Amino acid sequence: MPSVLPNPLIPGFNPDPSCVRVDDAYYLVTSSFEYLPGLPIYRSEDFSTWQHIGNVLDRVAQSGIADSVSGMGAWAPTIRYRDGTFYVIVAMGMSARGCVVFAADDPAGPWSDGVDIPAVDGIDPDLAWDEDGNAYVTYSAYRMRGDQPGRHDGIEQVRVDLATGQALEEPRSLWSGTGLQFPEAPHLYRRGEYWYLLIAEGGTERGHAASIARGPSIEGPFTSGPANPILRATGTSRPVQNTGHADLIEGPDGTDLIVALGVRPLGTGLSFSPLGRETFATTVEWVDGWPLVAPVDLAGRAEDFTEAFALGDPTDLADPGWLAVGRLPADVAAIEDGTLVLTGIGAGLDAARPIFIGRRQRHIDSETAILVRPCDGAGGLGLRYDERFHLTATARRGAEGHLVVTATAALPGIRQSTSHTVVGDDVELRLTTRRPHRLMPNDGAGGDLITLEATGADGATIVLAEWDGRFWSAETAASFTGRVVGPFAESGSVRFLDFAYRGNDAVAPAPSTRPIRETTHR
Ligand code: 6LW
Repeated sequence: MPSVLPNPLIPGFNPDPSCVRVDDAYYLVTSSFEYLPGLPIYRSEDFSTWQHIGNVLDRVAQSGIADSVSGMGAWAPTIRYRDGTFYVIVAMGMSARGCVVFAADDPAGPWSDGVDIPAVDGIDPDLAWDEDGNAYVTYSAYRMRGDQPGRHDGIEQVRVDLATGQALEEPRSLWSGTGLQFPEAPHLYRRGEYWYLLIAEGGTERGHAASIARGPSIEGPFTSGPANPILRATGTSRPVQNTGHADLIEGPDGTDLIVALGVRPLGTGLSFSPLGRETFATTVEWVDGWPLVAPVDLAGRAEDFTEAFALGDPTDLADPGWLAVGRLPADVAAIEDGTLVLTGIGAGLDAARPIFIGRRQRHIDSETAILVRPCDGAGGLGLRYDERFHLTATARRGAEGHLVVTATAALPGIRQSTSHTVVGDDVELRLTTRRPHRLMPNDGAGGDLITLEATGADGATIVLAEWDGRFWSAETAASFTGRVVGPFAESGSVRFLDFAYRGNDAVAPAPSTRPIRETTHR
């Protein structure tokens, strides 16, 4: 394990991490809400380099989220392992399925159809087994059903039969936390003579925290730790805020670690997090039988991260990192005649189920480019928080040999569009995000700078729009998710080629590259 853990550990929209170690490998799962495939599984052997190896939810019927509204769907999974089987237990917020436990022999998949656990009326389920092998689901009793949805009854627990999903007792109240808002994200661990109950509290925004209690058995009674909350960044000048929702794990060198969610806000007063909630890690020390958690440091990987898909071959869509809303990317997009084809439905990213596939934006300094051939349709490159907060560059046919490219900023009830003409039948669209630097007027106020550009067949580049990224940040969108960037179609059949993403977490932005065409600026 490196002496400094890279942080974010798993960048981009990856909240609510849970991690298990099996032999010499780690498997980590995060929330995915309305997106499919859902519940990404990342694997590492050194706890530093993580590979996205698959997703738990890879069938629409299995996922139970086909009708989920944005921000609902697959919330806060827990991954555990026992007797040769991996388990992921999750609550489907306000969705067709409630609490479900999925199983797999190989965490890369396939995962089972899942067993529903109807007794659990809440979120953030944990799965643990006592010394006799009884299975317990411990969860946050934030009511999703009944006549009082949204009521919070603290942390509850129920013993279950995992094979049938049936409860073997009435759910019992376990702990209500230290008094902060929303006790949630419980995880149970046996260590020495105690059972430890780690929870999150304070709400998932700036007040977010993790607290701990311990007791003599898996059923408690639990006594609050002496130094709660054991993890909390609010009110500090730490660059990683909202730290909480954590899971404990032993690192490769025997050091205890936690994985936790956090955000990277930009700005000095009110601040804004472009990418939403990401996965971070830090170290844990045990003192007098209680864990002390080191603050979460920012330690971005310095090297450039790049990924590229020609989009000419169906295997390009098999990569587990492509996302679509409530449907699988392969049900939204097709590869035909060596190009990706998206066929519009008369609405762009405003649609609840847009014709859009995208990837997590993982770096504050990033660049995404794609070549668009609109044929007789309209479509282009978009950045989505949800159907109310998004931005797009849309290409459509103009005068003979020309395309019209329209940049649109969409916020609830507000639209701003500007159009430009480019030469050719296809156009490279490029979305660049940059952290503010000192000369920018919005520097202290936070937010990145988002630029949309178009490069025509003559190599001339037009800046379509420059926008203040505060509008597409987790705080403004009040979103549980993050930015997802990729191609979309509004109408007709639109063809796409050569998707390229480049990002860098070094503080100083690297000079821009032109991934597809050699360009000259107009
Ligand atoms: C999740 C809860 C939370 O269920 O936010 O930060 C909710 N924690 O634990 C959605 O991710």
